[in-house]
Amino acid sequence: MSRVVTVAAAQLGPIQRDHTRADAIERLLAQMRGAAERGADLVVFPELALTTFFPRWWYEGDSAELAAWYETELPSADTKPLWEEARRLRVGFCLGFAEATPDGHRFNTSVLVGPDGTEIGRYRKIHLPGHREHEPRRGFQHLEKRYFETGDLGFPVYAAFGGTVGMLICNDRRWPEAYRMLGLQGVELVCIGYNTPVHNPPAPEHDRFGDFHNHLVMQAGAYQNGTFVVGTAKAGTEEGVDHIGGSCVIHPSGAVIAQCTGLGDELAVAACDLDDCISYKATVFDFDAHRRPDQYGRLTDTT
Ligand code: CDT
Repeated sequence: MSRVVTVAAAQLGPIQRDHTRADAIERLLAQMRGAAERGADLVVFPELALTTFFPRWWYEGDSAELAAWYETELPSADTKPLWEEARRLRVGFCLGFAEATPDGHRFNTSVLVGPDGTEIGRYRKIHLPGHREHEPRRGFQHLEKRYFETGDLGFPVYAAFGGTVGMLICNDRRWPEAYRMLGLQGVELVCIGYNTPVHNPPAPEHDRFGDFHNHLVMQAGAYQNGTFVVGTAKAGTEEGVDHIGGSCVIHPSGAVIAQCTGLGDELAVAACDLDDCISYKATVFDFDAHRRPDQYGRLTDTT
């Protein structure tokens, strides 16, 4: 049985504040159809792909305006066309969205949906960057710590698309522990969506390295765990804030095998033979043979 999965990183250009869910879904559908024409089995959309990146704004208290950014059900009447089109095209997808649970919790979440349109599983973002309090001196804020709880699902992997699939969300990709948690479960394909501003207000000296750091961490995560990585940006100038692009597909060697070149809606498509993971997992990164967890206590004992 073939272990080749054709994946598409479905980069989005900006989604502005006044764009509706229906506006976003229309663009996601166009990307999904384009990916299907290019043979995709799996389409990876960005983090918070249904709305603008609302954590850049401060909301006093728990306003209705804030609550409106979250999905209380998925699929909903607005988002259902994406599920229906996936089923029609026989294409799966990974989609980032703001999740409000029935029992009142809020997470930055990705959902993995199979080619039959049924939900395979979710991941709730664990590394929430930014700050919790109002910091009006910043040109724009990054209030993920205020608007989301730390994910409560751990780092799950799912048997899907003929292999073992995991998800990370944006800032997670900068943390080697996140990939390793998936690697220890035999992950072969990691789907990552991101919204990364070009400018980091607390460390502007890092700004010129934004694209480099993006690929550096995802390529290292792929190689060190013998897995494919698909990284998908919401790119371009959203509500006056510039975001990096660079959406790509990365081979377990660490090599980028497909990449978007612009900052708008664009696809990077690659055929990924999941069996390419084997030689990495069986040699250099044979965990059973070479890892020394008895020496790694400090990884979990300290922040
Ligand atoms: N969305 C997200 O996690 N973005 C962060 C921005 C930098 S931290 C303020 C990232 O790691 O790309």
